[in-house]
Amino acid sequence: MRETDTLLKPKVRTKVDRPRLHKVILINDDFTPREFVVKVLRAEFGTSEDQAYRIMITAHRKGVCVVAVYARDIAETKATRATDAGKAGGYPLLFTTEPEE
Ligand code: TYC
Repeated sequence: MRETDTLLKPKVRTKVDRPRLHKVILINDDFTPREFVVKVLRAEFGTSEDQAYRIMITAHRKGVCVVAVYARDIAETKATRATDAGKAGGYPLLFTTEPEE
């Protein structure tokens, strides 16, 4: 047996898993103005004024709110850009991502 041979028998898998979608999650804080959160949601996630307000107020009341779901790299890029928009305004606005079950 050669050094590169493996003792582990590979599992036979006929089906492949679809890559999981990732949630972008808005986190509440005590400093970012409500209107600013709404503006960032509209700019980065293309939501209507109404939908942006609902998302913002849900995060405000419950602590977090799912904004949308995307493929992983898109979710991460959008979360980073939205968080950076907060930073640029001097606010601690935070968006995170997590895989869907
Ligand atoms: N809690 C903020 C305020 O009262 C508003 C806010 C809402 C901030 C949602 C962040 O994710 C957030 N000004």
